[in-house]
Amino acid sequence: MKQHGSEFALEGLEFRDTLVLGNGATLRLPAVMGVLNVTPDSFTDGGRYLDPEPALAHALAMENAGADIIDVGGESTRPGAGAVPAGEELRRLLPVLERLRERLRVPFSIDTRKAPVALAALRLGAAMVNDVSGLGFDPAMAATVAQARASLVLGHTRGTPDGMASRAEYADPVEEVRAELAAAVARALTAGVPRERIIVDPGFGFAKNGQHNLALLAHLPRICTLGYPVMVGLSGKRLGIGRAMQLPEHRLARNAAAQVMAVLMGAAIVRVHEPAPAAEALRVVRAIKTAAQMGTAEVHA
Ligand code: HH2
Repeated sequence: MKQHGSEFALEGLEFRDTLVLGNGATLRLPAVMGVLNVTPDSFTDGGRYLDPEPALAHALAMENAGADIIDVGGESTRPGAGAVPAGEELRRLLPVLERLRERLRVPFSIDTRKAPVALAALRLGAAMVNDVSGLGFDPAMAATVAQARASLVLGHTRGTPDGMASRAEYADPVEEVRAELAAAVARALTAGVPRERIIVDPGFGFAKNGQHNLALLAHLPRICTLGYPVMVGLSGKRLGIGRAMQLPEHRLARNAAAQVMAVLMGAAIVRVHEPAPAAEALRVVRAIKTAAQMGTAEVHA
């Protein structure tokens, strides 16, 4: 039974309603991922959670607001951002991860492109590695994740954040992103990452302009045909419907609408900076879908 399919060209696609992560935790799908950036310079929340106590408080608040998983990052990957050495990334992250391990009830993932950072986080209980470079940055990443039997998000990008804007050139963004994600999946499988641990993400805003983002969202079912759960990170990103359609996090209604559309088009996980509106919107989606699976008489009863 399709759990989060729709009439949007999803015929023939199978969607699951749960995802078992590398550490055995189970995510109910569609899931809301709350973002915690332990950085001085992230786009949306840079500088707010550099100290471990505010970081922990924010993670717990996101959990209370309905986040099913918390994604923790120690390096900004916004366009133009410079690389942060692994030692500095770890210095930022470790005190936060230690607190999350003790206090968080939901699982957490580590948003990093670097194998040593991923390994340290996995040792502290991270369920999943979120690599926005799709294994393109650190040659040791695939083996590190495979050995840990962790879940792995393969994000699509081209080049590194400081140069990716100039790589945003596509004849067909949807098919090219799909093909490049398929190549990343092949690399992960070859390194021994189990098939059922892989998640793909078209990488909104990564080597993409607003029009590319919009095309990818509008044709998300094509990305779903890769056969892996799809994650989307739309909040804080630009969609190419003119200047009015930026998706700043404080524009909650716009953001919730984008998350709902992504889920109706097959997204399994939505990555958001403010989980409450997305979690509430998805609760409504689930209730309507449950009703849709009943006969019309039952719904009226
Ligand atoms: N976007 C950002 C960071 N990590 N991971 C995945 N899988 N998908 C995304 O779309 C994604 C991501 C960028 O957003 P943010 O974390 O707010 O900014 P920064 O990279 O500046 O910390």
